[in-house]
Amino acid sequence: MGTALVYHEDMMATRLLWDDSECKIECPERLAAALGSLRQCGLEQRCLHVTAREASEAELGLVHSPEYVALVRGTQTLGTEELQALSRQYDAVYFHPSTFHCGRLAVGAVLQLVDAVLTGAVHNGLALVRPPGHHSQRAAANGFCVFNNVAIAAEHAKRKHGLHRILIVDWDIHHGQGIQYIFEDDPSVLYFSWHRYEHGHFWPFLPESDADTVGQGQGRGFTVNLPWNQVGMGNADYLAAFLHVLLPLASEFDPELVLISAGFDSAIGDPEGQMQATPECFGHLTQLLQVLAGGRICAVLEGGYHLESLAQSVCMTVRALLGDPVPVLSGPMVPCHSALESIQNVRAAQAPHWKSLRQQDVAPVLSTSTHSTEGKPLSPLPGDPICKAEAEVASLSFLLDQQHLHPTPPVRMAITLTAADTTLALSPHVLRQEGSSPKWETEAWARPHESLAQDEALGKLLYLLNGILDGQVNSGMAATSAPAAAANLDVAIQRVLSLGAQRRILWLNIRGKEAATVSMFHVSMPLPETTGGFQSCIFGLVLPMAYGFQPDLVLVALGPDHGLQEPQAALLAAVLRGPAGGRVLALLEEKSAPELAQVLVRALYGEAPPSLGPFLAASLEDRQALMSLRAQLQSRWEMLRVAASESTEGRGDS
Ligand code: Q9C
Ligand code: ZN
Repeated sequence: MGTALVYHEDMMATRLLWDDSECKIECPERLAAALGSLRQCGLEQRCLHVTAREASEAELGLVHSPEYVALVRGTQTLGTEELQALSRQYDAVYFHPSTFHCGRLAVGAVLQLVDAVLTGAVHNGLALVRPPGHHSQRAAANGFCVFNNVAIAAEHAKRKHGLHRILIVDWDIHHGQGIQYIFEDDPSVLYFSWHRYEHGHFWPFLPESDADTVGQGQGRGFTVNLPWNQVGMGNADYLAAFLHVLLPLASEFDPELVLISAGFDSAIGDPEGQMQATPECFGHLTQLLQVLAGGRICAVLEGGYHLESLAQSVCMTVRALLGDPVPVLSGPMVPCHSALESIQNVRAAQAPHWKSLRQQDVAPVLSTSTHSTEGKPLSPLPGDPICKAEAEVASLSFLLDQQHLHPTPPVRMAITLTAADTTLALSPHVLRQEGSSPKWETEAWARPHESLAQDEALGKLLYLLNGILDGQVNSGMAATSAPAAAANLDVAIQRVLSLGAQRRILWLNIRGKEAATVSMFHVSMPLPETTGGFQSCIFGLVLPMAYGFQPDLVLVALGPDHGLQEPQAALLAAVLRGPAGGRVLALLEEKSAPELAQVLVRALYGEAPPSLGPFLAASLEDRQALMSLRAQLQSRWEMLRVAASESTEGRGDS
């Protein structure tokens, strides 16, 4: 089991044969750049190679009309002039004599990937394909897209594998209107798309790309549009969209399969998107999606036109698919005003259809502050995202060269050996650490604590912690005896802080003692019992604060009556790998159930957590606790915001 990479070099054949400034960016070098980078980073060698095949015409017919398929088949024998004339019938499309072959290979590649994931041959995978697919419609090519690769894959998963719930996440910067039209009345496919919109002034200029389009008939609530009304959206904006819109709805939907329309024109440097999200962001988005569908993810290339940015973003996506830690997100974790307006609007539009949004702070923005007048472009002001975007692109190659500064630790996970966990069935890659820190060091740290005088676990804990802090080990789990638990925790915290005051630890004490004083840095929340309550606590409170804090290490202590069920513990551990680049240390009491230790090890190692089970709406008390904490804390922790604040209203303050 592993990660599949599906590809075929023939997909480099299709290319533009005449002058067209709009279409020239969709070039064969895109695939070469992505593949070259994967090889250079040693990632390609770690994937399972699945070769693409040509899809059959029956498979194309799952979505496209026979007349349209025949028309594209006919392009194989056309001359350049005829190809150009036919291309002009569509918006932003070019045909090449190899287009039909490439298009069938692109669809076939995605079908091979879906089959590999759904038969359990692999956990997940990526299909690197051309031409892209998400703009293509039943009887029309559009926006460089000929056949709708992802839509055909979803239909195939329903028909051939009997799936009932499929999530499509379209993180390409253009609206995949083709996918939207194909599934608009279908409640078995939840389609989420964010896209550059600028109040309708960006291609493809459709009113149905706005947040108030939610699907038709039985499919109402299964189309989710998040329009970006300004350029310059970055890591904090994308993360907020996932935490406050996509993940609550997707967890409630509980998909059996996740398809990603993985366009990387939403990344920094891209000439189409003009956004600012850095390559690591796509690793984090992928990691977050791994909590759904038991990790069954098929990522499929769509757009992405800045070759270097595309290549790095593809690498980060594959790293996450492989279960590697992803480098921490850079930049201020503050979503901009315009992004919050969009998030607020889509939450308001979707609230009637989703329990996870109901009885929460959802009301639409009444007058949008970012509305451009009569479509006239606003001249940028200093500090506006548009200015920032230009400044950032200048330093882009420098930024992209920084990747080597985040080496992956040689050991992904280590656990300290104790009597209780010897029964654990561990992956051979999890290190059972037997080492201890030197006696003098252990004694020095133990001195202030009576309970640690005879405690041999402390030496092992310190050794493990030092390994994590040195970058030798990524994550770890240590056992402690009940009487020494509090002191061990204290030593761990002091040890990290001894490295310098600028070090930050996020410490989660599950069912610990109530905080004496609750503050901006000391938050206490009752542990919700329902699946819905637990999910909104994780996505709506823990993760926004954790990502906003940008810790160097996450410390999770599970007390004796931690109250977490195993799937909940797994979900928590899995998502806590995000904020500190995978550096998580779990402290567990010796007499905890081995099953709990087992799920924590698996999740910290990077395996997808199991599903939480059927969605049960949060209790009123849990909703109120979350809303009240959000209200108290969002001035300091801006990632908690789910709406634009009126006091900061004005032009895009990002
Ligand atoms: N400057 C994909 O990314 N041109 N297609 C828009 C606005 C068409 C994008 C012009 C862009 C098509 C798959
Ligand atoms: Zn695109």
